[in-house]
Amino acid sequence: MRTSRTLPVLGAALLALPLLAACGSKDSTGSGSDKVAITATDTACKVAKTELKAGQTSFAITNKGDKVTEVYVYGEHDGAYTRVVTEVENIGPGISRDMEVKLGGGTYEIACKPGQTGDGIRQKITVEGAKADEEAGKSYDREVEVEAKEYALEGLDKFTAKAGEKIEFKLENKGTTEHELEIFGPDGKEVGEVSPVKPGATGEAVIALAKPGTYTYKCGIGDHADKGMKGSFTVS
Ligand SMILES: [Cu+2]
Repeated sequence: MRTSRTLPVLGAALLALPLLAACGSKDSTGSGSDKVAITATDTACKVAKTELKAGQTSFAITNKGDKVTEVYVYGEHDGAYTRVVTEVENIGPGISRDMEVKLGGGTYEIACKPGQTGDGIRQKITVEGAKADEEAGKSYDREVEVEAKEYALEGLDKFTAKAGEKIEFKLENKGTTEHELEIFGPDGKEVGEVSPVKPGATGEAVIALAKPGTYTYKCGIGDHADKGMKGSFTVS
């Protein structure tokens, strides 16, 4: 009785071995369906794996901090990690979100931004493989933060850009009434806008600054521009 029971068990164990081996090798490739965990807290941005293979990559973000956070993947632009490859915003405390992105070969920085402001806490990652054509994806050269309040738009006084840059304008409304940000090219025509943002909220728009010259901006709501919510910047 004993020997006849042992044999089928052994057979099942042998059959299971190749399956286990297949799972193991898939986990070690660093690509495919495996998710790379990002643990964000108010003081840290822990990325489970910092060496990845080029291609479609999934990050599983968990916010273990007390503040609302956002996570960015930055590529290099003129020697600095300012080019936004992708981002996930408004991740509340205790919340998990996935971030999907196609990464080409190169180095990147992942930033967690507790409180959704500033440069964030950064972790460099290296991606091995062919460089990607990122034009097709959601990509822009860099972002600039603008603060709106009654009655000023702050953050663009020292801003300049090069013709052809794609900039994400991020408007944080720190006032007590709605504000917006309209941007006009050198010919006076509107090139884009961040639509009205409620007090305490943030809005954004990616705007291409195609031509060189002097651009002007304003809040187009009521008489806000006349009260001071306007200005200009140079694109060279
Ligand atoms: Cu306004």
